[in-house]
Amino acid sequence: MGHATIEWIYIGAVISILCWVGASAWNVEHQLEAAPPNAETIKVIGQQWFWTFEHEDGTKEVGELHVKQNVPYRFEITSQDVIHDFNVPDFVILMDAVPGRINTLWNVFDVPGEYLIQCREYCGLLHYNMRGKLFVEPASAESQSPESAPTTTAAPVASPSAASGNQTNQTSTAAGPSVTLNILEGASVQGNPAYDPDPLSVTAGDVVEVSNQDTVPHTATSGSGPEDPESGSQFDTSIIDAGATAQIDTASLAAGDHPFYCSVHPYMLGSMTVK
Ligand SMILES: [Cu+2]
Repeated sequence: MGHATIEWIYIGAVISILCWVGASAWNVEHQLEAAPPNAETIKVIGQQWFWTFEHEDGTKEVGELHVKQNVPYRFEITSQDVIHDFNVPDFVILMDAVPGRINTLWNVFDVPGEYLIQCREYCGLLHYNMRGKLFVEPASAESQSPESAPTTTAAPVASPSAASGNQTNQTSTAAGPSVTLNILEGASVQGNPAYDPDPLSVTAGDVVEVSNQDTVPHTATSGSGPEDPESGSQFDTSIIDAGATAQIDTASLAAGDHPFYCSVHPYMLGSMTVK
């Protein structure tokens, strides 16, 4: 290889680096400018240890965010407890989520795909678990299935109307769900008992009412933990706020043991035995 060839490789590398630095700088500047008037607003709420996203039409997503390609979005970022940092590394999005304050930035997602959302500010014990998924849906996908990405398993936040619809499945009692699963006060502290009873015995078809008696949000999500590839495929209450309830319909569950856990606090483990 002659000197000339090596020089050209060197020049090429320098030009690439300069372009990359330029692109990054452009991105930062672009976020500091005012959002275009047609931008859609998404509220981003950080909380130990998950992200909630609220769209303009009022729909909420927990732990994942669906947006459309080439649409400008304006993010209003805040926190419910300590300081978090909303970070989407692939789009150079990085903004503190501060309690009592709303920080804004805007962005256009130009490449469809699945991207990581994370917290970049140490926010306590399970900071590492404060992750989410960003789904950028292709602009042409509107004619196909609206609003839903094929890989999604997490359900939207349980609404009272959806929950009451399940009550037709009840078999044994006259009113309300037939089985109760309690999330105990103090469950968020590692080592404390989390779910009661454990194991929970149900007959397929029972509606389980999950009652969060703790002071922070929890879930009951099927699977052995976040690394379980089947996580959430059997059932998932999504986030249950402190003092709130959600329901699990067991009609389609196979007989046997079904482990479940809390997606906010993955050390909270429980088991459901279906007869
Ligand atoms: Cu929890």
